[in-house]
Amino acid sequence: MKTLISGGTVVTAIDTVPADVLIDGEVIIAIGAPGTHTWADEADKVIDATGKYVVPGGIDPHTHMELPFGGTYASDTFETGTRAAAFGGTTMIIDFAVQVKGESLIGGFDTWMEKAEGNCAIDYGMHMIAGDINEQSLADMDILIDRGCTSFKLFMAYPGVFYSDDGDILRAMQKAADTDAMIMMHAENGMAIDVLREQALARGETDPVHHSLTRPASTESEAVHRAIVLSELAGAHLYVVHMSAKEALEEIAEARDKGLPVFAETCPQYLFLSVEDHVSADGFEGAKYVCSTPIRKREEGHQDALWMGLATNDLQVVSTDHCPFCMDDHPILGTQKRLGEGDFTKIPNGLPGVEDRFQLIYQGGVVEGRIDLNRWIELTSTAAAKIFGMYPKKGTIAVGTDADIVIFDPEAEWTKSVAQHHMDVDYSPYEGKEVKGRVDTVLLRGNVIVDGDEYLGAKGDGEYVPRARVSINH
Ligand code: DUC
Ligand code: ZN
Ligand code: ZN
Repeated sequence: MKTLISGGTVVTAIDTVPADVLIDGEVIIAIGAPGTHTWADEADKVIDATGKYVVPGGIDPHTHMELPFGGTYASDTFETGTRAAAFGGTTMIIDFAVQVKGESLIGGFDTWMEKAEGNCAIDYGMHMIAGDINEQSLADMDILIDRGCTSFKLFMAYPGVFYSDDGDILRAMQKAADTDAMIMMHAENGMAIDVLREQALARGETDPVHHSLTRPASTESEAVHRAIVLSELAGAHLYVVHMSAKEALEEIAEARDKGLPVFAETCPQYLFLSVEDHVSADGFEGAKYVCSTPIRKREEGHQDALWMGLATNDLQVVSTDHCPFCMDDHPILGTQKRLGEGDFTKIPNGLPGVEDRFQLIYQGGVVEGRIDLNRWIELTSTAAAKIFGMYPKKGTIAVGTDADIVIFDPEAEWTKSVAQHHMDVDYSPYEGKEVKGRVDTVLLRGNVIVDGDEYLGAKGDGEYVPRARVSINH
């Protein structure tokens, strides 16, 4: 089956060129100047992309479908979450398998692979959350690397749950250095945060805003600094997830300027939401915006610093940390965010975003003049493919690569709302936001899975993508 996408402007991390794209089966077989070929004669299907951008499918390297958290589960399953991702122009996610204390790394990986297999609308990879570092876990890392899971996430936060101490972190980093794996870090000083939370509750400060206020920027920047020092000691690659504080970003910039193989991401919630406008909303509304790292104060300048970091490559990736919980009862999962009414420490942490990310970065970045078209694609697709070992199969439009393609209408104007999204969550953090630019058509390995408002794919279209060891230093 041959498909021709004609008349559009192909945008990659490097080029912006008017070009036609010919797909045979699952891969791109030719890219040519419009009017210089007769591909329409041989194509089974022609998609007219006149006036549109033809871009690589988005890659979101940080999602938590069905994650057990705080006595409930993230409300999107692999099925609902990946279908929503497709509507938002994302054709691959990397989710996180979880090893809980007392269980094996391999067991956790197998459990998550079973949850995902046959259920995903788009392609997927797995990182591994190592929640119990011991001799066996370190040995099991070799087995997972052979299965294409080449990145391991550690937590400096959540004592008693996912938390690793500095000794365990160093051991895991040494193993990663020996095996060319990537260490991903949730960098917050969880021990200090626990003290601040306890003290806030003792003062009767129970509202959602105190979630943000008890995780000050210094608890993030101190942890980022420590993670960098430990990774340098071990000689490991480090990728810091969901950066939200400008002081933490300064630590990343300094490390990169020294030439260390340190990478970092931020997420749309840190670029668009604030304590002033969202977390401190009346009543319990602020619970919608409770996540960790926290949403911070706009007046402190974090948002501007993060956008600047994205423009200057101090930050390389925009992911989502998609981890939705309903505000009210979910039909199957019951009460979610409201578990924390009267005690902010019991609010499940996380926000939806997997469907929003690709367009939001176009909006805040390209439409609002902070980055150019090519950087938009680099931040939302290409850089993740390179950092996490799946480039050029994923992350670009080139001959021989997977035909994961989004046709994007740069002129469409619309308003974001829970009524319009496909994620299984009963609110949108971006409710009422007016935006420009919309995903029109989505192809996954040559198959049209989204056409306007219509879903044409099927559960199980998505395949597991084994990933290579880390081979990028900057
Ligand atoms: N942060 C969140 O907000 N949710 C899930 C896990 C995490 O680290
Ligand atoms: Zn995290
Ligand atoms: Zn996360």
